[in-house]
Amino acid sequence: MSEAELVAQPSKYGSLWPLPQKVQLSEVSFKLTSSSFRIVDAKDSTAGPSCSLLQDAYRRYYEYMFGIAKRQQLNKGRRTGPSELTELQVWITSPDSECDSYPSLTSDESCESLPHSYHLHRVAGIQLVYEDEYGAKSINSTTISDFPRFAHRGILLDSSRHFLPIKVILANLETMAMNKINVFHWHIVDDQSFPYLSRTFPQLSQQGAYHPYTHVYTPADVKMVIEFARLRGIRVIPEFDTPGHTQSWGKGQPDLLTPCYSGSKPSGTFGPVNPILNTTYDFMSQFFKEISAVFPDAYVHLGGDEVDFTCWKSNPDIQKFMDQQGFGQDYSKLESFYIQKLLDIVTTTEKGYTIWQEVFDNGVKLKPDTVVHVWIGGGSNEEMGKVTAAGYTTILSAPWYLDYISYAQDWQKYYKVEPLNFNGTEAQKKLVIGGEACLWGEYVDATNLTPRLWPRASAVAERLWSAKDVTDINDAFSRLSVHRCRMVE
Ligand code: CP6
Repeated sequence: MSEAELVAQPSKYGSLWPLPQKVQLSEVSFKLTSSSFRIVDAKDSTAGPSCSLLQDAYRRYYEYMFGIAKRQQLNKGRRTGPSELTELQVWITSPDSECDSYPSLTSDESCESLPHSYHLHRVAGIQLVYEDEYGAKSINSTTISDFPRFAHRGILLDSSRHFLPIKVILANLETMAMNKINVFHWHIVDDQSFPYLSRTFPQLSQQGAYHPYTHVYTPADVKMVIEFARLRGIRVIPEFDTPGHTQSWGKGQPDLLTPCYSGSKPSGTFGPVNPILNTTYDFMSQFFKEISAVFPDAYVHLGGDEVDFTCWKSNPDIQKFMDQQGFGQDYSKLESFYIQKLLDIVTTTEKGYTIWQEVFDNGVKLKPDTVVHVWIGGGSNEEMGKVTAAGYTTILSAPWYLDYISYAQDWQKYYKVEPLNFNGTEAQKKLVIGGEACLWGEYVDATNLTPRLWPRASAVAERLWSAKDVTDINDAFSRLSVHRCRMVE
């Protein structure tokens, strides 16, 4: 029980989470009152009142600080004390045009905060505010210089195994923002259900969702999620995991899946996407054309994991095709044949793509900017060495399966992971753009999602944001304890 014995000694960094790259705290404190305090655009800021992303953030942060109920008329006449802080000036230096754009892998997430002004850029500023026993708020003069260690810091939610209501997704985006998580990997459909309502193929969700109206994401829902995420600096990367994990697609698109055979007759069951029909590729072209327009991020996740060859092997038409192509009995060649055609299709939509590691393992020809998502192999990271040696960028999930539950403080296990702990050159390590915590949904729905994800995902968030040497588990425990309360609130 040694890990349960940790006692929260106050950290000198208060409750900052994830820990900024550089923090200088001072003893000088200022009072904050809801009637006087305002967040304003700095005089030389490139972003002004027309930047709704910023104005929306000001309102949100003000409400985090003082609560909605306490909002009052600005009290201009009231004299403020000498030690009262009345203004947070936000000085944006990037071009104003970025205000309306979507966050990307190359977005500048760095931020400086000077004494007398406080880091608003998402999180740390409000984390510095503290209350006395009467509820009066103060903040200490603090200098922060901050930037992320990794550009891709994600969470995978699975809305197929169990449908996740929009409000659950939005609530978790809010919590992601509190942890500077900047990618929502939306594992939106899978074998069990197809809740994405496609304009081009509405029958996919009509037949494949758990319920055709209540358990679907309409175009308006999807738009809302993307905009809610954008305002919080979060990218939305949808995953359409083919050719396996597609049972639910078969209900609305009859010829899409491979008919399995029992002896010489179709058994009535279906396997992976049928890779030998032209209609399959016509379907994929139309489908991904829609997806590329609906989801603004530069990347889509194309899955490609866990393809079971049993059904392909049973099907005489597939066997004939294998012979014609000279694939012999090597069904991974057929898988590669399919994936290569899919990648070519998605390339014409001008999107980049992420794929699960098997696609790389099977030797599929990939574009140089493909992101390979490593999910097998727990801590050893041997795969990271292989993928980066081949020159591909990569994201790590293998040690961060948050749907797995165990006893006591297992956040420490997630926290102690070092993503670059593999044999490789400096150039190889640069190819690791980050990682994702995965919350697969087989045993997770709206009722248990939040407690399973938080604060455990916060451990991953700090590992991916903060400096490599931020490894003091006692200090982390102290800060995380308070951070957890803040998230609960
Ligand atoms: N669903 C999909 C899953 C998993 C994967 N893909 C998975 C497999 C094994 C474990 C956890 C998750 N549930 N579509 C693999 C990426 Cl241990």
